[in-house]
Amino acid sequence: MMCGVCGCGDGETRIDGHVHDHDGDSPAAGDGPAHAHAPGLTPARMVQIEQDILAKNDRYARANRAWFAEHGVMALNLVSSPGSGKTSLLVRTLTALREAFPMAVIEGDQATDQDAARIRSVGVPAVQINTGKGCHLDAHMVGHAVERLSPEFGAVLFIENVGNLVCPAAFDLGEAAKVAILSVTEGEDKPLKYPDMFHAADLVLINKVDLLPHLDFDLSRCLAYLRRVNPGVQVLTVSARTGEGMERWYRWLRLTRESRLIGAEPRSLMV
Ligand SMILES: Nc1nc2c(ncn2[C@@H]2O[C@H](COP(=O)(O)OP(=O)(O)OP(=O)(O)O)[C@@H](O)[C@H]2O)c(=O)[nH]1
Ligand SMILES: [Mg+2]
Repeated sequence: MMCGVCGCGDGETRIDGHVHDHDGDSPAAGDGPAHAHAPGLTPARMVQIEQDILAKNDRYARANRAWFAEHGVMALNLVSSPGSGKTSLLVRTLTALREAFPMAVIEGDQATDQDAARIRSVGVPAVQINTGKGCHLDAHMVGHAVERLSPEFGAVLFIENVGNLVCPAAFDLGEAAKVAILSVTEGEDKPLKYPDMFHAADLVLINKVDLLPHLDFDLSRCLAYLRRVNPGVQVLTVSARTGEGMERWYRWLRLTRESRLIGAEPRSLMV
């Protein structure tokens, strides 16, 4: 599929190695990458194409959201730039909470199944989506991955998006919340430079705080920038390396999951 934001795309998507049919998502054969300057397409036509792509994505996202609600699954969309520590955070989280409630993971990367393998090594089910030339996951891919995973009632489903602070912001996957991870090595200015992503986030995890003594990262300035683009956003500082601050993240997970499960018992348990 062609990205309605940056013009990436038309590559082959694979889910656990199997080629995934995009169901005709590409709006016009040959529009291809860098569509924003596609010869022969007027700006109005480009805007129309982008709106069609996002509208189609939103329909799949609604279907995913309905499925998650019916099956008591809390899906979290983990977004960040490459290497902020998403998989490291997940591995530590899964190890700490695997006795507490069921969990499953969808891994999104352009290539390789390395991250899914890291998750499976903890004993948690994972499906790898390879987006090829695509720079984000979309709701249709996630729907197929969910079919393969079939997470159990009450599960938390972590969706690790492709490392990219731009396009994943525009694509709803049907998640309950977006969790943005910002590592301190990236610099405190990122919320201002990528406001869409940080505006869309429900929770921001500032990761790699174990490295703060070695950096000139200004934490209070970063918090001020986050609040400027997203006044109500919740922020936690963590280290996936040392475990510092991780208890508060686990608490957020437990409380958010529980509050969503109230009134969501399977039909068979209702009187
Ligand atoms: N010092 C330190 N290093 C960390 C921390 N979290 C992750 N790392 C390191 O950061 C690098 C990237 O971590 P990953 O977990 O692969 O990051 P990611 O966001 O999943 O990366 P992509 O999936 O490639 O976008 C690895 O070398 C990790 O060991 C942390 O809290 N502190
Ligand atoms: Mg990763």
